[in-house]
Amino acid sequence: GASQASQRGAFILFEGVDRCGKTTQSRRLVEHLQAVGVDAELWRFPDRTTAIGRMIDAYLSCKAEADDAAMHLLFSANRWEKRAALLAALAAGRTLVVDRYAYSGVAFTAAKRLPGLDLAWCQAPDRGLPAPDAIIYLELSIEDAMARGGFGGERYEREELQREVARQFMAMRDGAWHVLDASQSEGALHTQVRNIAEDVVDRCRAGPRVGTLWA
Ligand code: Z5A
Repeated sequence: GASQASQRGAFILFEGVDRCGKTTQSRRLVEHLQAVGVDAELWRFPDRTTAIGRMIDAYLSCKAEADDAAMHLLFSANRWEKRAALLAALAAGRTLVVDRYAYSGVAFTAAKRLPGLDLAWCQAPDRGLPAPDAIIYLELSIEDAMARGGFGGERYEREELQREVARQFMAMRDGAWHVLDASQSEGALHTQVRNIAEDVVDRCRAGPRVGTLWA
């Protein structure tokens, strides 16, 4: 009926530096939401399964070299190609828990500090994408992140770059972000995440319009 149609899902985004626990927390949150009867699904960006995603995967795993600006646009295109499905899922009442999105896109490219690729340039291609209803930023020092096991072999897993990525995230943060201390135990963090998520799922049931970046 009409009331069903207005019950849209929530778009809950996790962001943070490498190793901050996004994957762990986003999985646990989806399991929790499903257990309490919320239709919820885990998404992650980059989505390495599409044609564009396979190019991104080759780049991240250092199997291919590419121009930094061109790569930035591919990461953004990888979000645009999922836009219709994302909006359709929300409209159908499905809550999406998303591991990285446009904020990572901006932070990682801006962290390279290349001439011309400043913050405004980095933000431009993602302008107009669906905006998350809640941003959960898992804050972890690079020291703590590194203590969780050495970096792997992917392109951006370097200490200096990760430090600059953290600075770029900080520059984008505003009062609406939920900044959580990611050095806490997994369980304590999950409790905080769950409270934030349940609030936003409730709020979205009333059917507010999905926002757009960069609001
Ligand atoms: N990228 C980009 O450049 N442009 C873009 O537009 C987008 C992304 C979207 C994708 O990496 C790369 O692409 C990424 C950004 C760039 N590059 N980097 N770096 P990815 O998403 O495939 O990988 P990741 O996000 O870096 O994931 P990760 O390394 O798996 O980190 P995580 O998901 O945040 O953490 P985790 O796997 O949940 O936990 C890491 C470890 O810590 C693990 O051993 C856990 O057991 C442990 N852990 C988790 N929580 C805790 C707590 N609370 N205490 C102690 N230990 C914990």
